[in-house]
Amino acid sequence: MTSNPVTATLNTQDIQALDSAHFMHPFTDHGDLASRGARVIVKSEGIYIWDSEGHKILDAMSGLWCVNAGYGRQALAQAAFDQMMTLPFYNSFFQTTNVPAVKLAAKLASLAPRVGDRSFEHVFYSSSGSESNDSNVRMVRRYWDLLGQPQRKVIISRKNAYHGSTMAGASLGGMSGMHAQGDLPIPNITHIEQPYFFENGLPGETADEFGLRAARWLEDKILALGPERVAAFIAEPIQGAGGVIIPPATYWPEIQRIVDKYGILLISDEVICAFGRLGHWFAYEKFGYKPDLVTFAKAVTSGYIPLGGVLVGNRVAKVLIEQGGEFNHGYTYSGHPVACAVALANLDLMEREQLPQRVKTDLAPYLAQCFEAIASHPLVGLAETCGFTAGLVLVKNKATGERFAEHLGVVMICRRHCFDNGLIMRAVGDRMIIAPPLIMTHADIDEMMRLVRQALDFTLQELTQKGSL
Ligand code: PXG
Repeated sequence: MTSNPVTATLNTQDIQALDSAHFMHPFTDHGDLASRGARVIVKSEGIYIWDSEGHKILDAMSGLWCVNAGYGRQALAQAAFDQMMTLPFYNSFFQTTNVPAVKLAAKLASLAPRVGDRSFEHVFYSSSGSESNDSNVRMVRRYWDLLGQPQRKVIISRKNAYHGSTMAGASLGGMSGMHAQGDLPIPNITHIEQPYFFENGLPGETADEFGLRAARWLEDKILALGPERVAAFIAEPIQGAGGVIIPPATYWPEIQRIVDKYGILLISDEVICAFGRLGHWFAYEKFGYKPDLVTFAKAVTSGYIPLGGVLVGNRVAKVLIEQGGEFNHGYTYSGHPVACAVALANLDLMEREQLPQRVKTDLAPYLAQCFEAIASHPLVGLAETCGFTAGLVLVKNKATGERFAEHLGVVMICRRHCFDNGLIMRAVGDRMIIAPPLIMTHADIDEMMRLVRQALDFTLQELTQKGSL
């Protein structure tokens, strides 16, 4: 009898061999991965994951910015099981609907705060952040077509933004490495600079002055294009995958003034920032701006099952629904009953445990305090937090802010020390970032910070030994 490699009990090397033989990973150099072998993650509980060699690792990235409610939540598994036994799938294309999708849309509408004249009564579902942003492009263009302004096609985004990996998502994103492959961006998407004060602030300029200057790059771009051609501006409240880039306080109010002045739609991509990450259900509330469309995914289910979507504000919904007829767009899994049932259980759990509120009043201030303390480390040029996410800039010279040469791969060295010592942090550019589960206690945060400091110490040691300092 031949053994089945998928069901047989395999050791780590066997799994790694099958992995490199068959599994094409996202954003991965496969030659490089094959030479090392992937780390095999086998189980999880609370804020920890374990690999196949038995190493316990504190997951300070919540999977990939998504496991906000932590691992091992039975209520979410139960919701999936119950829904699968009741109705595992049915589509919502041909005048049918399902109960979890309806309930979740109503729930999301009730959680999304009204701001000024913007309210959010409608939800368009997808299965990911990327698909949701594709839907945004379709909805924005349809909106302007219906209003008799088909020339309004251009969507302005920002460099170093991340809006997904589909053709539209990667085009909206401002990652130069992604644009370099596959003829991106697609037409009618353009980018302005990001509001990154540490990198782009001028000597003597305050953060608030920089925030206004950075926001006005949007106005410059609108005027250069011709306002009558501009359909929308899309941005993350804070840039997540770009390295936890936190805009100065003056940035968002000025952006709002500009989009209002030219009547262009505002898309808030909250795939990372919603569902408690910044201490609110939705992050536009924290910064006080008024989006027309809000992208969500990831933590809507705490990552237990794929689900994404767009909160469609009244301005757009009214036109699409009252004037639009059929909108020729949707996905097989738009409003998937199991995904929606898990999301409902997740939001219920987050509500009962008051996770967004806890972030706001307890976890965020405590994390800010811890990052103030770590700012004194000799490798740290800047330490900043926003809600329950944070970033460190690693520098060669603390006094002058001089950065390390890119070829030294300093953040990768740091990331390796994190992994080897039982901590997951993300390395982006010259920043080390975290976005831990929202269920952490102060003791968990203390333990995380002990591991962060240790990784920095080991990195410093290695750089000193190599003569890189
Ligand atoms: N918008 C934002 C703001 C995101 O952060 C997406 C859209 C796309 O979502 P999907 O579900 O299609 O992946 C994201 C995803 C990283 C990293 O390395 C971040 C994301 C995805 C993969 C890696 O930080 N964010």
